[in-house]
Amino acid sequence: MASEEALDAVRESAQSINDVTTYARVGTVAVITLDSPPVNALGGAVRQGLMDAFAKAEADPEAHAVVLACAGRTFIAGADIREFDAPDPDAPDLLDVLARIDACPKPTVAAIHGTALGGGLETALCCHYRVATPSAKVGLPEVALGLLPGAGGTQRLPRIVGAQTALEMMVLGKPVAASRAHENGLIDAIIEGDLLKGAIAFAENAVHSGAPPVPVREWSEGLSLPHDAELFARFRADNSRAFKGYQAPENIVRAVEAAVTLPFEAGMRREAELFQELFASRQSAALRYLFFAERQTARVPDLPADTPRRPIAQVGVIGAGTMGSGIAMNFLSAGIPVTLVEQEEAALERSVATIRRNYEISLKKGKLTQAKLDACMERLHPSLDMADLGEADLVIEAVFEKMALKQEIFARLDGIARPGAILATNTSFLDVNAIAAATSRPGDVIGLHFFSPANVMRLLEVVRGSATRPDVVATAMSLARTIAKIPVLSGVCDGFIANRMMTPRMDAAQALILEGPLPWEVDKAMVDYGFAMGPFAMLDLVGLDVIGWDPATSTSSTVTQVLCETGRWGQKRQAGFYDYDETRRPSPSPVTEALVREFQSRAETPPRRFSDEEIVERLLLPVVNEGARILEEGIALRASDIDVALVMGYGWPPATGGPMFWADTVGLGNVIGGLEAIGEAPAPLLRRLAEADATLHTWPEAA
Ligand code: 3H9
Repeated sequence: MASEEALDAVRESAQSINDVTTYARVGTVAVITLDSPPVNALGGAVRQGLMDAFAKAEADPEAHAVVLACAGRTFIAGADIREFDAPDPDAPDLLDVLARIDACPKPTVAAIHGTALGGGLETALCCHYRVATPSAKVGLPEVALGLLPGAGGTQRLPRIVGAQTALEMMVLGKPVAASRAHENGLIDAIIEGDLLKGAIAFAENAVHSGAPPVPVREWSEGLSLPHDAELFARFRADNSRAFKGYQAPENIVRAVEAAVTLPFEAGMRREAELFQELFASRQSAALRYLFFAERQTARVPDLPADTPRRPIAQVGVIGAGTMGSGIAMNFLSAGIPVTLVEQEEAALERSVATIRRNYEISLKKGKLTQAKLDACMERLHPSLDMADLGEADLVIEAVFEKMALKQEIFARLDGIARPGAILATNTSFLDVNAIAAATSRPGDVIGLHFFSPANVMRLLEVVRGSATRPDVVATAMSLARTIAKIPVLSGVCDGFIANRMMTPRMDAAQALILEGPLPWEVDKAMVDYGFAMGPFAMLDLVGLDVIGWDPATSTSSTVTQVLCETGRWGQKRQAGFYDYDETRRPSPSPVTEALVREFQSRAETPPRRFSDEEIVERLLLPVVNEGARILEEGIALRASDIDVALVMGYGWPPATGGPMFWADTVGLGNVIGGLEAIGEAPAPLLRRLAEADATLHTWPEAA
């Protein structure tokens, strides 16, 4: 058993293998430690370090076993995704490194803390044993990057846990807790207390037991678990949602089929083919792009990292409607007390009941414990008096979208909130500067635009007014992370980034049906592109009467106006663009079709057929054009922020990377040509970038 002193010796006397790898020996156990912040990803230096350190351990006559551990916050979190598009030509290939570890004749133990993910878990699977802290998680999440575990994971994991569990872990991509992994044999021991000490003791025991260690590649336990010929077909059918529109899940299933039916080496070859196919796909490129894009949004060039943050220990929310209730839940769940203010007692009670009901649903689904539910509800302080907001560090207003009402509330709040409190509006399109002007402290006012349902959607648009102070912006960006949101910084304009971007898509859809396609043909093309719902089904869901229709001024001059005038307001009337049955299942409406055909017959050009690609392009081009204007006006910091906003806020299909990613992949010259062909003037930024042979993603560095 390693003593504390011996462990200290490991930490102090370790020899350096390279910048990120050390080698030490504690008695008869070699300890290889990786230290490559932030997450010990398997970049070139780590791969080289592993190769050399395992060679050293093998050659060390005093070392009878090897422990692989990591410094910092986590075990290896995977292959280095940054290197995918620029591999280090001087470092050994990951598969060669893992083959070396796999072939080590001495017992090897991976000591896991934090998260062993992707290539990280695949490295651990090349060790004979895996031990972990109770809080560790392990998983193969490559599917989220449009990939499969390509370093032997698809072949080794099923050999331990069986095909069914391996499929679940890889296709759904969710990391599992150490306790669960211990139950299914993936983790050999949970180490309470010092992980390294426990791992060394485990390695010593393995040596003393005298049993020769068996590499996972030779295991048959998992493969002998009952699985029938139907397993794979059943898995595909049961998880059809995970498969829809994505290539990686199908390739993962095929790789596991190979694990079950082929010898190990042949299975590895099959895995490599299936991995390469995905790696070369546009889908994986898009998902990898989004991985970094999501992490990029919090970086604001003119806010130095040391910009002070204001402490947020108490939050106030004004308005207990659906939005206000959802907003409050974010803070309650993050452990921050909320005072929720509403004028009407009945509305306040309804909101408290809704919040409790939402938590109870999570409880039933096993996502929340009763204790956590009780703690969340205890943090909620309903109130009928705005004066109760005097102690709040942040107050978020979430009332109706009426400027006069918001200004009145902010003027009152100005007299109530303590000095230094952040005053936020959840407006989705009103002028944040005009709202700020109603107070004596516009520097403390900011927009925090949540998306509905506010407790679920991950986007938070942080709207910076012209007077908003830097520390207020920095606090809001950090706070987003506390409440598990992705912040996207927006300047002030009508609709900010996400809503403003979606308007041209809707307008383009309505214009397109005058040229030939019927609403359901447009919807089908967009659903096939990856959207959960097409624009016309979406309009029916929202209600045609609430998107700017006014019976007093309606002149039967658009299809939507006529539908509204004839009472076809959408799902709620069981009639809109579509007809709906009692279960709200849509079917194409002959009434709408006749109406659309009539409008088409009045158009200058005769209607024609459009391919799905043409329909998609017609709806995307104006969106990209708007995005370019948003960049040019300085509303968004970067093109990738726009993509993140649409993917997170509007369900834009992640596998497409978002409209700006799409534009760069088809080429800005083609985008300009497409816009001109439909009579839309391309934004000057598009021309400038195209002339410089640059892309939207190089803005603002380029052009
Ligand atoms: C793979 O392994 C393929 C193999 O099967 C086969 C190959 C042949 N690479 O998320 P965070 C950076 S595919 C490079 O904010 P957290 C990240 O960009 C990989 N960089 O922290 C960020 O940088 P910055 C399979 C990475 O605590 C910083 O680390 N693995 C990688 O919220 C902190 O990240 C995965 O898919 C990486 N692999 O979460 C795991 N991972 O500070 C992906 C992170 O400059 N990673 N970075 O913005 C994660 O899920 C989370 O990062 C993790 C930490 C849970 C680890």
